[in-house]
Amino acid sequence: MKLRTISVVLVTAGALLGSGSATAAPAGPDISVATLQADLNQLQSIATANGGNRAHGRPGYLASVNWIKSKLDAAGYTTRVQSFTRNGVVGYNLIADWTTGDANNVIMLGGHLDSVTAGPGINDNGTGSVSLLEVALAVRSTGFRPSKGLRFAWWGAEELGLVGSTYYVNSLSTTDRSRIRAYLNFDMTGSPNPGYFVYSASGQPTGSTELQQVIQGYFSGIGVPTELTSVGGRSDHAAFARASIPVGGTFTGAEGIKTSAQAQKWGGTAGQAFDRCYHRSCDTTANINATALDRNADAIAHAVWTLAA
Ligand code: DPN
Ligand code: ZN
Repeated sequence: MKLRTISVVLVTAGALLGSGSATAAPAGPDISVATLQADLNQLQSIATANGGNRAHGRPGYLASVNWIKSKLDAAGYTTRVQSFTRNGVVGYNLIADWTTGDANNVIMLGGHLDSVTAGPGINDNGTGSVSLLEVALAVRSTGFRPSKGLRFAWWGAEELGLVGSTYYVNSLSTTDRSRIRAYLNFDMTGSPNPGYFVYSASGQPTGSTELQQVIQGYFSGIGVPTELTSVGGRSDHAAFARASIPVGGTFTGAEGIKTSAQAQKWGGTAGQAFDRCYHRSCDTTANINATALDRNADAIAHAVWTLAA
């Protein structure tokens, strides 16, 4: 009863704020979850056709790069494939710059495109990869004209120890590094038993708090509670943070176990991993929560439209 009273109050407040509210309304477009799912099907097909994975040094990885690159090229992005070598095999980062905006003030977003060898890597990290792709394509399709520069990255060999993103940051000149004003990372955004985690700015470079707040703002605007998480050195933002670039991101959980408090606020199953197929062969298109995938893609769009405007 008490909960019902509270929700009525919230709905009323939302109606009073109306669509013009700066705090409640998403700044960016709604990314279609059906399109994201079709993209994940494509990554699954690529894995299936290439021995079941999209791992560093395996043909499914380069096929993934080429597929994303062709979509970006068709939308007018300036793309670049950066090669590096790890374990005696060549790996690739895919970097895409939007054509307009201030090249001296760049908002950068990325996620890793490689899977582990055990499986197709659809939640880890097909989800972040296709969400970044569709946000990038929405920049073109909506006619958004960001005043800041906008750069998207798909990293290679994250699963071997953040290799591609570290190579990229280390290869930047001091000047090019200083042009990157923010880096947002998206790694596992559709976990089947999802949590809604936002990268904590605590202990991160100055400026990370704004990124944290922009992402929190999206979720509070749609009425979804979030928790802060310290991803630490577990994903590709780490090299950027070491270079004193503000970092942020979202995450829906990996091998960690959902508590009963978390199941109460987010739904799903307490006592089970956020992703029971983490780094396993069952990380397929069946291993996705569509609502989490959808919300996190819309959060990325909100962040781009807010930070690069
Ligand atoms: N870096 C992820 C992986 O590829 O194994 C797992 C992970 C992502 C862990 C984000 C924490 C946060
Ligand atoms: Zn990952």
